[in-house]
Amino acid sequence: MTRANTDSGHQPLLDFHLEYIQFLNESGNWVANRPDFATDQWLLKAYHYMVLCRVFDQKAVALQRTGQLGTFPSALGQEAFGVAIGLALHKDDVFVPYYRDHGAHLLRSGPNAMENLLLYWGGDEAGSSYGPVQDFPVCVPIATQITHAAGAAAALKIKGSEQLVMVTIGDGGTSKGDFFESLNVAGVWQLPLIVLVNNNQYAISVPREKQCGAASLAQKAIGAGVHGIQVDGNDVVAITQAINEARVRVHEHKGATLIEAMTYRLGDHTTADDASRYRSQQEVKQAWLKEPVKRLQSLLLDLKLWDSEQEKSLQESCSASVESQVQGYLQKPAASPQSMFDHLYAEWPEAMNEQLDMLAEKLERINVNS
Ligand SMILES: Cc1ncc(C[n+]2csc(CCOP(=O)(O)OP(=O)(O)O)c2C)c(N)n1
Repeated sequence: MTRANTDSGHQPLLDFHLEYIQFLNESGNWVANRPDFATDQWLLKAYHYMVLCRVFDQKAVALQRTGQLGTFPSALGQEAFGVAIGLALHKDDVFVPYYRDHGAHLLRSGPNAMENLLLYWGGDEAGSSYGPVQDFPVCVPIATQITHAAGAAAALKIKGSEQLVMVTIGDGGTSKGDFFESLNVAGVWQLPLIVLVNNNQYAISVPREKQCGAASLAQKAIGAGVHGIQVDGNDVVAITQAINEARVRVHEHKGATLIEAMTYRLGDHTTADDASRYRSQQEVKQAWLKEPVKRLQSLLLDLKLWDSEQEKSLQESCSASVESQVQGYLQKPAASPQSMFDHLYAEWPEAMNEQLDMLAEKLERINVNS
C-alpha cells in the first residue's frame, strides 16, 4: 500500500495554471509592452473596421425593424472580437464562423461582404457563398460548427497540410456535448485548431454563471489536454496576440488552443429578443464603460493618430459604404423558397427529391388558400 508523505495523505496530482492577456485597459492605456504587430497602421485599420462593423450593425437592426431583413444577431460591443479574427487570419486558413462574426466577414469576405451578410439574414442562401472558398458558412445551430471544424482540422492533418482551422462559438455553445467531443478529439489528435469563444456573458437570457459552474470557460481546455487561455475580448490587440500565439503552437505541432474572449453583449440577443426583461440597466451601463471601440479610439487620440475631423470623415465613409451595400441587397429580387436547396450539395442526392416535392405541395396549398 502506498502512503502519502503528507499529514493529511493528500498530495497534488497535477498543477495547472491559466493565463489572462490584456494590453489595453478600459481607458485605452497600454498595460503591457506594445507588441510588434500593433503598428500605427494596424491600429488604424482595426479601428476603421470596428467602426464599420458598428455602423453596419445599426443599419441591419434598422432594416429588420422596418420589415426589410429577417432576424438579425447584433454584434454591438463585440466588434474587437470579429475584427481581431479578420486581421489575424491568413488567407488560406479555414474559418468556421458562428452567427455573430460580422467584423470578421468585413475583412475576410471580399468587397460585397455586407451585401452577402444581408442576403443571408434576409433568407437568401446565396449570401452564404462568399470569401475564401475553404471557409464555412454562418452556422446558427449551436455548437454544430465545432464538430465540422474538428473534422476539417483532422482532414488537414491527415493530408499533411500546413493550414489551420479557426472556429468561433458562444459561451452557451461551450455547454453542449458537441463542444466537449470536438475539444476531446482535438486534444487526442493534436489538431491544428483554434477555438475562439465569444464569452459575451449571456446565452439569450441565461447568464454565464447559470450555464457553467467553473470559474472560467478557458479551463475546459484542461480536461481535453488542449492549451487554454483567457483574454480581454474588448481589447483587439489582446485577442490578436492570443490568435498569433495559437498559430505558433499549431506550427510547432503542439496542437489546439482554446481562447476564451471576455466580451459583453451590449445589445439584445437578436432582433427577436428584449434583453431589458432579464438584466438591469445598471449592468449594461457598467459594461458600456469597457466597450472596445471607444477604448481603441482613446488610444489613437493619445498617440496623436486621430482627431475629430478624421472621426467625422470615417463615420461618413462607413455610412456611405453600408448604404451602397444595402441598396445592392434591396435591389436583388427575393429568392424563391426552392432556392434554399440550391447551395447545399455539389451533386444532388436523389433522396432529396422527396423534400423538394413536399415543398412544392406546400407552396401550392399556400397559393390556393391565398
Ligand atoms: C442546436 C440549437 N439549440 C438551440 C438553439 C437556439 N439558440 C439560438 S442562440 C442560443 C443561445 C446561444 O448562446 P451563446 O452560445 O452564448 O452565443 P451568443 O448568442 O450569446 O453569441 C440558443 C439556445 C439553436 N440555435 N441551436
